[in-house]
Amino acid sequence: MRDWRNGWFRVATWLVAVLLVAGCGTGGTSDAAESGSAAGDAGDDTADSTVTSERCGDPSQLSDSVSFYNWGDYVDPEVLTMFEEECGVEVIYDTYSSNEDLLAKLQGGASGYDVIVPSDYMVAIMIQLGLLKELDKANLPNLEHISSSFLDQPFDPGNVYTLPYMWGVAGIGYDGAEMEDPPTSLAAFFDPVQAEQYAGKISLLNDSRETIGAALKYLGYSMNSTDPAQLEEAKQVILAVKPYVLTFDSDTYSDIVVSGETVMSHGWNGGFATAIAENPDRELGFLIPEEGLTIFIDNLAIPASAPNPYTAEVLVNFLHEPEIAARLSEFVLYATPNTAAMELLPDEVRNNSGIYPPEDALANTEYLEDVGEATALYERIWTEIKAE
Ligand code: N2P
Repeated sequence: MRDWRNGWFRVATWLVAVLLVAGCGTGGTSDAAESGSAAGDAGDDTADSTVTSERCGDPSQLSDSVSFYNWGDYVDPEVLTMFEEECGVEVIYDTYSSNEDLLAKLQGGASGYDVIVPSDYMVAIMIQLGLLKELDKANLPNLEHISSSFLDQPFDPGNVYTLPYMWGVAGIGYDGAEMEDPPTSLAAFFDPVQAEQYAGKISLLNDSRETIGAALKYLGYSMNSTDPAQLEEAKQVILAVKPYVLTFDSDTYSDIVVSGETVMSHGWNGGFATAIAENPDRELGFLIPEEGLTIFIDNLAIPASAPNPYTAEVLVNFLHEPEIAARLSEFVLYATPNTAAMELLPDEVRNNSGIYPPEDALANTEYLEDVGEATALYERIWTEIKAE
């Protein structure tokens, strides 16, 4: 289907050779669906009789449309078109850039969303705030395909509210042609002497927990620290290198390495895997720094306020059809928790250590957790960092 895939296979061998290099091109923002999705009623009118597949649940209960609010570059738009055509349900698709933006939307009273994709720690926060609807497992038979390693996590024991969508890691993406040596440590971002070498050519995630967390990790602290003194130190670390930071960005962090605007960017593995695959002639790389950084599980959930909860469950289940989940992983180049889907993946994807990092590479990684009352402190520090 997409041209970059062929390119990806051509460079598969090269990719394997590079330490933890995510091997795939990015490019084509997979958000074509954003503009492609038609607007429509989010009412609970039943869908018309275009249901052509058993994967659509009970046609009499389907709504005309379903609204899917997801991270950017995190779906294959063709999968949404397939759902629309198979089930006769229009998918209204929109994207966000951080868990905090998603939470703010829901807390601000946005009530049109049917399916959302919060990360681990944000699931815990949303459950506590009563923002999520309990799932009816009878509508989610594809749960059986999900690896037990990703179920029953501390943020949602028993998966009462969520099913895992994708998992991944944060790390450093870089252009090896522009650096004497590829970075290995978070010092590349946070030691002012090192960062100055690439002044104006560094980006950090526009994400309070990820970026303050990265500075905490650099200092040898937990990314879940709630200690005000440690958080203050982390703030000072970020402020000291802020003059060398081109931008805080969570949407185009890999594109700007490709374009040469940055030499080194903080971001998530799938974005860099895509960039690498789409630019096989470049010396692009990705690694998890030696100090470690985040590992995450992003999850499919249904807001308590969802107008079309039944159709939302049908869509969630559809996304975990093995063939569909495989297609999604192959397109976004993040790792699927669906074991049946993994079996369908080309070896080049499944064995790519940038997309499916091996256990030993994850040794120092940490899941972000709900930090409770310290959340307000993180947000205050983040605002101060951005403002200065
Ligand atoms: C995809 C964003 C990945 C989400 N562009 C990180 N939790």
